[in-house]
Amino acid sequence: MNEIYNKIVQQLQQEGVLHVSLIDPDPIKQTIEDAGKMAKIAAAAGTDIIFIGGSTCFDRAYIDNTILDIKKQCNLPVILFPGSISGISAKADAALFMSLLNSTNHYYISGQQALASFTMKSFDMEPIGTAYLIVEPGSGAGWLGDVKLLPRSKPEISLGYALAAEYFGFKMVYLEAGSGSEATVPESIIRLIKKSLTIPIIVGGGIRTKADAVAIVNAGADLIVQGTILEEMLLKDHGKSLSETIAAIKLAGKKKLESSS
Ligand code: 1GP
Repeated sequence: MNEIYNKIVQQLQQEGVLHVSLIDPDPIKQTIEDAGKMAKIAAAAGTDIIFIGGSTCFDRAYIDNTILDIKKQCNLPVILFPGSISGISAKADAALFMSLLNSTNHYYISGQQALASFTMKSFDMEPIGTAYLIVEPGSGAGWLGDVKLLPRSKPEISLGYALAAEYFGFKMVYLEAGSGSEATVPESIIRLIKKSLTIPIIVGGGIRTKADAVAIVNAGADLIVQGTILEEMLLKDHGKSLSETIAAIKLAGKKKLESSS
């Protein structure tokens, strides 16, 4: 039941960082065929994992078919990053089983998870318990999740939530600035959390350039997630800029491993 999570941990020990391509299975954003095409180019560019999710996924058949097409186009692990119960598909390899710890609404902390657990069980899906923490500006995820946004200027508040996540037994922490945000999670927050946590840290939201990605890895991110920029990186230049970004973060990951050994 921990197959995908164990693979992530093992790959982190070897490479120091993983790149995740987030594809939103939303017919308004792209067709099923384009999602498959994006995954194929992302895999060729060196991405390690495909996350499937978004705030507006509601049609399970569309999600299923998107994943099936992605799986035809590449051999990467496909992990659900569900915005709600309707984002769970039996076609994926595992799911981030997330609790939005800094929500003010218990529905997003444990309510929808209790309901989703039946579906997870019936699909025999690997759950990867993940604490989801949303940092200012938070974008749509912050608004939709009734979040008390973590302040950018007070990293110690984020640290408190991240430590609580590890003590609760979550397997990973996801620091989110919000999809398409004008600012990424600040390096000061990532750096402070990395000093105290032993579980992997995922960072996403607003990561556009190679320089952003490298800075976030150098600050301590173990997995970095790119979504909004992918379409531009993949369909416009056929993955050239994505492969440059991934090569740069893998180099940063290697240096991180060397300096810690
Ligand atoms: C969103 O963290 C992800 O949940 C990715 O964000 O779309 O800004 O890359 P972007």
